[in-house]
Amino acid sequence: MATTETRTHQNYIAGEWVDAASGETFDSTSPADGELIGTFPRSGAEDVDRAVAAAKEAFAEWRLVPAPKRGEVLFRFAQLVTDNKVELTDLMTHEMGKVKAEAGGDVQEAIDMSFYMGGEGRRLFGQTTPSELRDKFQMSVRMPIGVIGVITPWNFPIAIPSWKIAPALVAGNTVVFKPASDTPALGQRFVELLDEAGVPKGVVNIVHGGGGAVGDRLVRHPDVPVITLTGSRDTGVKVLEAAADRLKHVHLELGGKNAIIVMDDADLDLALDGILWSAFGTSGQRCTATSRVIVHESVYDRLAARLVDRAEAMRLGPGWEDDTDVGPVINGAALEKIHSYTQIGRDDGATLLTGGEIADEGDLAKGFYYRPTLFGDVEPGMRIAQEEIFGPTLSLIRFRDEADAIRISNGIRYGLSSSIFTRDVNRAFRAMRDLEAGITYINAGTIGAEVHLPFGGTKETGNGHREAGQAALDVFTEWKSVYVDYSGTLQRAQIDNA
Ligand code: UN1
Repeated sequence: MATTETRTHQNYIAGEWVDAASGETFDSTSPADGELIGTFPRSGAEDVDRAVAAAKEAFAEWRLVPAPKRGEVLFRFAQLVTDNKVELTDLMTHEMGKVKAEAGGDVQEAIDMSFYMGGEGRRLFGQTTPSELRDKFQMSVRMPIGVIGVITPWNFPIAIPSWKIAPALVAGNTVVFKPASDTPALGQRFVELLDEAGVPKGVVNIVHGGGGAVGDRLVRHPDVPVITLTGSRDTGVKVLEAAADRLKHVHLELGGKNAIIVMDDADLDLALDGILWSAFGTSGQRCTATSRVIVHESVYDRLAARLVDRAEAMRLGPGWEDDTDVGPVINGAALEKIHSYTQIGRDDGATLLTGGEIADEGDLAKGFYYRPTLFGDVEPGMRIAQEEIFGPTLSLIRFRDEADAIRISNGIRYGLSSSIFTRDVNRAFRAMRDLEAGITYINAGTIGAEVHLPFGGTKETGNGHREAGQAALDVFTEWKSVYVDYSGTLQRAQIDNA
């Protein structure tokens, strides 16, 4: 059993815990063993409208709270998450399924992000510049925008809400939060802790339910000027379309098809560890996960053999058990999708080296487990090398020369994370320049981004924004340029005096 008692939950709107207007509910169950985690309101447009109205009203006051004070709320929140880290970690192993060490990492990321963004309360730097004219002062300041619609995925159920909600709040915005319907209990705990940290009524509201009913209303609501979404590419396109008519700001963090390049001069032991961690950590369910290894033909056979051995030695099981290496995938539909790609890989002529099966021996049958899967002889254009599978499926692709490797790595629609293992510094710098991705790792796998650098991708991974670090503030603020003329006379701008 999860340590949080199973119970019926409500939405949090205007500082009150309330049922969905319809009175309907849905259950959250564990992907590890089917256990009931909790019951949540199945909300609809009416609930979203109430939450948006509350957030809009709260914005009038929250925007005027001094930013350092807003930051202090985030410091208190970060401390509360720290105090509750063990409980949140355990709940995550049950509700989302990732293994204990990674669940702790997910929670830690929220702690780090909240401390980092809390500090922004005393920065939120703008610029001052000299004026073209005498007796005139000018500066730019970051202004909050209003109600932010926050739509988050299940794969980082505590970290990703913090990436969006912490910068939104410190900048003076208010929030309507729709957590993934696969991980509502974690979204709920996140908001309970924000409330405990002293976020005023209406500043953060949570509305549970599906993307169709809750997400869509949020995206179309006239009083929600900003939408931030982490999800699939197809959802991103739909959100952009739905938000276009009102010219909303839409921040999208979408898919990946990330590759590790292994050069002939690589430290193979290190590369092996980096590949296994990045491909099978979180059961491959990170948008930064490695799903392609582009390996020099001279080391291909050696690497493939060792990967097979190590993948076969990985133990599948519930995330809360200490000796589990790979936890379940999120639900039955994901399991089916992942398994369908094994057939697609075979049909396209790749060689299945290991895995390719649903694991259902003993208690595993109660959950959604897939064996770490490795395909060899993969061609760069095959579907398993092009499409995001979001599971523990890895493709090995051979290359001959460095330019080919870079071309193959770049030859996808996405551009999130990338990596090269080499001991040659010149090669490393060329890769840093030429890999088309928002993130490049040298001698490390594709996962593990830190909270204080920009996070996001090029091409169809997003629409040009970044979260985390200073870059996140650009999503949640608008620049205002302020000119103060203290000459006492009408001074025309230089262009108007020409
Ligand atoms: C994601 O999978 O959506 O870089 C985020 C990483 C983590 C975040 C992943 N810090 O792997």
